[in-house]
Amino acid sequence: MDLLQKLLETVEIGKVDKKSRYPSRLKGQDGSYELTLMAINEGISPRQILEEALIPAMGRVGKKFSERQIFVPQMLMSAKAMGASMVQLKPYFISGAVRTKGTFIIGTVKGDLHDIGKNLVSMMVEGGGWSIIDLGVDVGSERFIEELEKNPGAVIGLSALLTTTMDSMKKIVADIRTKSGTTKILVGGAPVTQDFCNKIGADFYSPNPQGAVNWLDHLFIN
Ligand code: B1M
Repeated sequence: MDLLQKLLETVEIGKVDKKSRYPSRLKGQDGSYELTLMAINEGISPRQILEEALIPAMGRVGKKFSERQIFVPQMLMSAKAMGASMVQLKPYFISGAVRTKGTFIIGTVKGDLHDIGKNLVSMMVEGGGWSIIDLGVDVGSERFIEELEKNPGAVIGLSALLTTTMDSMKKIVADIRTKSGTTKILVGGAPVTQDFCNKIGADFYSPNPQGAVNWLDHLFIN
């Protein structure tokens, strides 16, 4: 089987690495950690690994979850497998960066624990030459504002994966605007749209990490 296809299926199944016991039928076999390294060693580009194996794998996982073919524990194992692959990819996304363009404060909004997309954006923005302050998941207005006060002029990035946490995103944008009207705010995540971005008064919406990097570069130049 094609290596990227194997990696895709390995993440979909949630096999993290050789040592992991889940799923038991794959005991002792390579997991996403080893397969990602193999793909890199075969000269497959990190971007291709991400776009042709890892992201589609999570798409399949989401579909199966919606169809009730799998449940939260399996979804979590797939997320762990994707995380193990990202450990291998990270050095390639951040290598060669000169961190002088500015500070980017990023977090997944209050009530939301999804961090894979946020981590990807963070990694790629870091690779684009920005200093990153990653506040993690379940982050409310207070933490963003506290960090903004320590880093005046920083750009804020908000990620949300649940339709229910889009309200948190709206609140955080409003709270930041009250404290500092000039702060630039970028929003993203699967349920977020351009229309929603306009409605809540954020500055920019990007559906993917590259769009985020391009917009930040445009801010740096202007
Ligand atoms: Co959850 N989950 N989850 N989940 N989960 C979704 C999002 C869901 C769509 C699955 C489904 O039903 N099909 C659904 C949301 C439905 C909705 O609201 N419309 C859902 C649900 C319902 C839930 C729970 C409520 C389940 C439950 O408990 N009953 C629960 C909520 C917990 C909480 O947050 N409070 C839950 C829990 C979990 C896990 C913990 C098990 C796990 C997360 C683990 C982790 O993140 N460490 C998980 C996972 C893995 C998923 C799916 C399968 C995959 C998410 C993912 O990582 N995608 C997801 C289904 C899916 O997305 N297809 C699903 C890959 C990632 C690269 O994409 O995050 O979209 P994404 O990021 C993209 C872009 O959106 C963009 O760039 C990234 C790369 O292209 N982007 C930005 C993201 N942030 C950005 C910020 C930017 C710019 C771009 O600027 C700042």
